[in-house]
Amino acid sequence: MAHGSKLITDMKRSDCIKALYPELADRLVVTIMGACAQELYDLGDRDNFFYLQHAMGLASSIGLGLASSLPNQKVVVLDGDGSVLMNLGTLATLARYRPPNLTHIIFDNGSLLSTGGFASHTTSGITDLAAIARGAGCPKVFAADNNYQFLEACAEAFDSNEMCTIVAKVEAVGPDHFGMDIALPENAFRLKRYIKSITNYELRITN
Ligand SMILES: Cc1ncc(C[n+]2csc(CCOP(=O)(O)OP(=O)(O)O)c2C)c(N)n1
Repeated sequence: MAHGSKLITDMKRSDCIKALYPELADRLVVTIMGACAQELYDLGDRDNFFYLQHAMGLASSIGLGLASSLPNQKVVVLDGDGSVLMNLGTLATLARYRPPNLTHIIFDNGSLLSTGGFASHTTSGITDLAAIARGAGCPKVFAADNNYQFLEACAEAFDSNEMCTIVAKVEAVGPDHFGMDIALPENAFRLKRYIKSITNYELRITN
């Protein structure tokens, strides 16, 4: 996308998550806070979902930790452009450790949508997160501008024996309401119990 051009996409993150939802039933799913978390939650909360509230930028780090500790589990991170930009080093760390059971999906809406819709560095094509992920050394990076490309990339990623990164250009629109009946500590302990029930692995949660 040329510098200065508008973000051209007619893809909505909520539609992407809806299309993925059936595939998320048996995976550990980590989301960023705000609109993305709400969109997944509204489709139906599950014990294998962890909505990382507050800690902007760290959903991919949590996903890396889970995927590395639980090599037999599939892990999916639903991230945002603002969040990745806040912790750009995560792409190099992911590239270095590259757990094959991790799919990192970055929904790039060019916006800090959940806190008022301020433009992020990816607005108008200034910063290209897929190029940064490739430059960081992430082994398999997909850029998706439409639903077909997105679903194709997800199908390949979910089937892959390599860590995959998908940068999906989406519209800067979110839910018309916010409210989730699960707070962060409860969500963390629920995930710990879920992981224990399927793997016998004891997740350590410290405060
Ligand atoms: C360290 C930190 N700074 C700021 C915030 C406030 N904040 C919460 S969500 C958000 C925007 C996240 O943007 P992005 O990852 O692009 O997701 P979007 O809201 O666009 O879905 C901000 C700035 C925060 N939670 N933590």
